[in-house]
Amino acid sequence: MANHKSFYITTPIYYVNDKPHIGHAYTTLACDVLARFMRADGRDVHFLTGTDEHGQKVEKSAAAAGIPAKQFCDQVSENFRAMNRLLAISNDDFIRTTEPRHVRASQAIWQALERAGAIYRGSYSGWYAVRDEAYYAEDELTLGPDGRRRAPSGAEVEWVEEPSHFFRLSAWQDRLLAHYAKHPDFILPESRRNEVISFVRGGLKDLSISRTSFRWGVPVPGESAHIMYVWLDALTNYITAVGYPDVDSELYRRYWPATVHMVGKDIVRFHAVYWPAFLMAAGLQPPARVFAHGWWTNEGQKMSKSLGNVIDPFALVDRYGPDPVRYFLMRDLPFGNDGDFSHRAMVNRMNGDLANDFGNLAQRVLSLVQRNCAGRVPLPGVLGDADEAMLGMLDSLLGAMRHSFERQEIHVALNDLWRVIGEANRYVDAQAPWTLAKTDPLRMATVLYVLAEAVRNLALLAAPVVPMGAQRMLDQLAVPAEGRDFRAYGAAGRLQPGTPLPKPLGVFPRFDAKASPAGQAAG
Ligand code: ME8
Repeated sequence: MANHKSFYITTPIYYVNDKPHIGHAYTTLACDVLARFMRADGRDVHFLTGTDEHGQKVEKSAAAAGIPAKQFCDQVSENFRAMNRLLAISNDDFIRTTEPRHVRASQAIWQALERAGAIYRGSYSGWYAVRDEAYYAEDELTLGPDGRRRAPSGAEVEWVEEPSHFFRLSAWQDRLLAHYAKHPDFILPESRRNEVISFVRGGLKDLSISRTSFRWGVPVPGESAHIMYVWLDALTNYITAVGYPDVDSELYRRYWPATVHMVGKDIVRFHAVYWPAFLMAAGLQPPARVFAHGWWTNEGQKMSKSLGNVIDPFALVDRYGPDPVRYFLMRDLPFGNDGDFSHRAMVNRMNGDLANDFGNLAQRVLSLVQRNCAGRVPLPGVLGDADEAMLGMLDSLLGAMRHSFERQEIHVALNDLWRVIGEANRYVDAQAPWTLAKTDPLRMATVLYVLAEAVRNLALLAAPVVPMGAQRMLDQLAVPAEGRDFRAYGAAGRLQPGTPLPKPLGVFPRFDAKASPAGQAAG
């Protein structure tokens, strides 16, 4: 049983049919921010991401590229690892479903389901969308202007008729509903939870879990004419990575059940209905939470290959730098809602929140210290009310952010953080240390000490979202490596007066359209 100190977080494993896009970067980033926060907060974090490499969709893409499937997967999967490096993603493991450890785990869960009597043989006839790798009932489809049937996602469907194995999903309706009722936070946000509950209340049909019309996948144990349904294979990755089928292994005991499966709203049904049913049927515990976030559009339009408007995370980071992209995506919309990408909004956040609000605060404070305190952490005198109020706001900030991050309310946490950055800027203006430098050097030292502490604590809390910039701020405050997690937060890690500080450098550059790419200027 995973203990409360452990924090196992997963991204979906992405299809390797195409190169990564901003949506993939988004989900992975959200997990990274949460993982980094929890690590800094002393939790035992395991952060998993990876690629989904089996199934018809990938098989077809490989064929279209004229490359053997495995070689195609190797290439595209590498692009996802490159995206992770680009965005400074701190995953602990990267799983590929073509790895032997995963084939073994997928076959083992199949056998566990078989032993439990959850699988029977039959034949499937119905609609299938390769793009979604999903089955659809006739009444879910609409007829397009071209006379072709389409799934609710817009994907084309084809008629499939073949021998198949079925999972007795219909038997799980009541137990799933009971599980949702008993664990009100199992599916977040609330709107997604309601959607799943009404889907399950509508009745569940048994699910076809093997296919015979293509070969690229995990063979059903003992019946290699059948390939496991790619979603059963894919979902199993979350337990493969912690050692399944060895449920007594150190990893499994430490991290299963997962704390959060982070997914987009497109795949909530697979994660919140099928997956817990598979697990419970196999005698395993369901994850603690499935969080389904919203959908990004580009300047108001759905992103699609055919429209040619898919945002490439590589181009974006090239233009703005990794920290601004990370910050913008996490900050600009309530986490869970749909959002629209625009370069104007990106630049506003970058120049407003990062360069003006946070960057300037650090820059002002550090240059004042450099100039007026001989480049050393000043020695504070007696604290006044305004100083206590400033430090008090910082003290309560960690608890507030912790509360928000527990519920994946990333935007609330960042909002709180930037509110205190605003307060720190107001404190500088109100105290005017540049005037005190002439009139009252002792008072100036106190104000600058409080401000240096503010920058230190704010940088600690900002590190999960803007790791590069925050680390540079901590470097400039000469904070030692062991002072860079939340054990050093607040009074526990106060700056030592007299510590020599390096020459201050700008941390968050402004974006200047004429001089792009930005990012380079950082540092
Ligand atoms: O579904 N906005 O993989 P996938 C926000 N292999 N998020 C987006 C997005 C957008 N416009 N586009 C994609 C699969 N995403 C399966 C998952 S898990 C066991 C198997 C993100 O490559 C979002 O997280 O189609 C979505 O759920 C995921 O990419 C789909 O990735």
